[in-house]
Amino acid sequence: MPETSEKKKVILSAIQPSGTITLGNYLGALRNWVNLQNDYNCIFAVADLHAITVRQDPKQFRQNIYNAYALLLACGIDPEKSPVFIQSHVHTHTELAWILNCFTQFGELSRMTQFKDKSRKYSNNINAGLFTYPTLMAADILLYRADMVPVGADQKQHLELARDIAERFNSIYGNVFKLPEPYISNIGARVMSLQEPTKKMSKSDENVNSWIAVLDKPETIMKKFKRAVTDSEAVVRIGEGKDGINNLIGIMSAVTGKTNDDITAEFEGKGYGDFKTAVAEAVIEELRPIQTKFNEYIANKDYLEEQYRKGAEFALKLSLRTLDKAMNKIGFIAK
Ligand code: AQP
Repeated sequence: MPETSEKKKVILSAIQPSGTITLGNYLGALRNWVNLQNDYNCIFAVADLHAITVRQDPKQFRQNIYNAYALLLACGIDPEKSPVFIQSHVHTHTELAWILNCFTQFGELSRMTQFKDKSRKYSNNINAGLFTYPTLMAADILLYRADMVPVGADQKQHLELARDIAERFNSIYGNVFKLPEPYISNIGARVMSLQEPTKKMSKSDENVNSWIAVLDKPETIMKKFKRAVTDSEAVVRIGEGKDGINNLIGIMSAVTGKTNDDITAEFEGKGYGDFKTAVAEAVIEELRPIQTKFNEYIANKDYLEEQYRKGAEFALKLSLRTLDKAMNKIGFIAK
């Protein structure tokens, strides 16, 4: 079992199995997480508890959890180096989340933009879990005394709230929680929807043509890129009002390492059809080795089970120290 070294900072990252993992999750998060393993003590989680704020089909959900776990490994996360656990396997998360609920104000949670967005999107199921999602996220982070958390723009507000809750608790009970900092990666790309390129690509988007799944077949990837929304200018360049093309250039650049100018020069005089085909081909090649590894991992449930059990054991041991300390400070009687 990996031991956290005192010298390296702790980074906690999690992904929700709320659908099939997208190219956005990969380019914006997973790919960068792999590189963090060398410089930090990384802990990774499949945040399955978070995913049920939206109704999930049980069979599909179970498969999505396995797939997310296997994909983390297929992308290059090494469970021998960085523990990878499934959130619901570690009971401290829900326990600390309850405690933190009692240190979080209704007004604070009401201001969370993700809550407002998701309440609009799922207006027939605005459940309390959707509302208190940020306190569970705060528990995820604070339990491991994480120094840093890689966050996209949409999660920054939740991280700030986690810091506020931690500070409030610490001001009453002393130094129990470490205040986490956002880890802003300068290589993380923000990938937009292929159908509504002003919105980010999201795995829970009901329009399957809006996202590329990391596990999509090559022909599906090609088809989805060919259907991607563009503009009428027919020039491959970054520009205002060209959200679709800007997004495709961003994807091409993230996958090939070419600059935007290189890409514009390469496709000068060519139409969007050629460009879309080239982007699709580059993405297919980027994802091919990951898909091959994924197929190996997902076929080996025994290995996955061994790893997620070890991950949970490690996570429980580490997180219990923080939970016990917090409970003791509040005045609960130790078991
Ligand atoms: N489109 C994106 N571009 C770049 N990064 C992205 N991430 C998500 N979408 C994009 C990053 O992926 C990590 C894991 O995300 P998550 O599963 O915890 O939740 P999310 O951000 O809510 O992702 P989705 O795909 O949009 O899920 P749903 O549809 O369920 O809400 C995070 O680091 C995130 O920034």
